Amino acid sequence: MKKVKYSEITPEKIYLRRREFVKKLGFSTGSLMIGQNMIGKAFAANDNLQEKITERRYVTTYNNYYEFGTRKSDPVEKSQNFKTSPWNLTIDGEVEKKITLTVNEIKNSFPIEEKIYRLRCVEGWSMVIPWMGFSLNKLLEKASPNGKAKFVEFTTVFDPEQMPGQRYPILKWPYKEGLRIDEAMHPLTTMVTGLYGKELPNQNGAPLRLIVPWKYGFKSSKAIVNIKLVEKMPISSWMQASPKEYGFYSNVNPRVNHPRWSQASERVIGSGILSERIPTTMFNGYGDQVANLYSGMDLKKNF
Ligand SMILES: Nc1nc2c(c(=O)[nH]1)N[C@H]1C(S)=C(S)[C@@H](COP(=O)(O)O)O[C@H]1N2
Ligand SMILES: [Mo]
Repeated sequence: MKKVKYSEITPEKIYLRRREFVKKLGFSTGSLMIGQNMIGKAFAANDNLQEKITERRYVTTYNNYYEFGTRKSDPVEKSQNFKTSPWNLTIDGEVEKKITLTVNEIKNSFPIEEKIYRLRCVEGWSMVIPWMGFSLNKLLEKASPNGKAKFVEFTTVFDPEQMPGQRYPILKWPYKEGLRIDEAMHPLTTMVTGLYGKELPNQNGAPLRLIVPWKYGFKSSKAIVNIKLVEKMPISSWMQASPKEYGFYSNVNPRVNHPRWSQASERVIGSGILSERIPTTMFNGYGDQVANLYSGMDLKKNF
């Protein structure tokens, strides 16, 4: 069982990520060999993309978690006494084997790995975060989805005593999100148990949250208590609140604007008072891994 710690992130690792980005910009590794000049240019372009891990203090103080309020500072201020233990997760619906597991059982069942993924909020900002977790497909396989399982619905805990935001009809509570089964089974779809090599802070969705790196941040539900395999496309809380603005797919797409703002670029959180903006990339930069899930689909219609 290999655990990678945040402290083990080497310059080489960051260098490798950079090379990935250089490739995405259309330079082949071969052309990088042509001359120093070329390398300089490619890296400068890459530096604009800021493939740099966001400082922890921003990730843990600038949050969206409407159960604790709608201000960015509400989650860190109001979630500190939230009880994350005992906590059970139930996987049911169209499965051969309905299961209920404690968080500890889950953490001990799979190797927890560090996965550095960008979180792109639909509001137009992003952070690059070292998540700790494992691919959701390993957990889903434990319940053996049956032939009718076409979609997966994720439900956040409903506990208005502890979650002041749930006392107001900001969204239809509990928070619900959904994925198509092949999206949920994709190895990038990650069950998150920690951040920066440590426990997951309450404001980031402890004890269990999802990260779906190629979709807008709201698809990545926090404090999950139920995962239901279903036959029909689930209606998420955001689709319910505003169907013209939030579609089921919600793939990051710089060419499909939100009805009220452009999605062409994003603000890099933690980049200083000048608040650097970088171009948003298709599928949040993970297109080489996920584009095939949508071949033949009109992504403007299926937004
Ligand atoms: N249950 C729940 N999950 C949620 C939200 C929420 O309000 N409630 N906000 C979403 C949004 S809009 C974003 S951008 C991310 C933010 O994750 P972070 O605070 O860990 O950066 O969580 C998502 N998951
Ligand atoms: Mo978001």
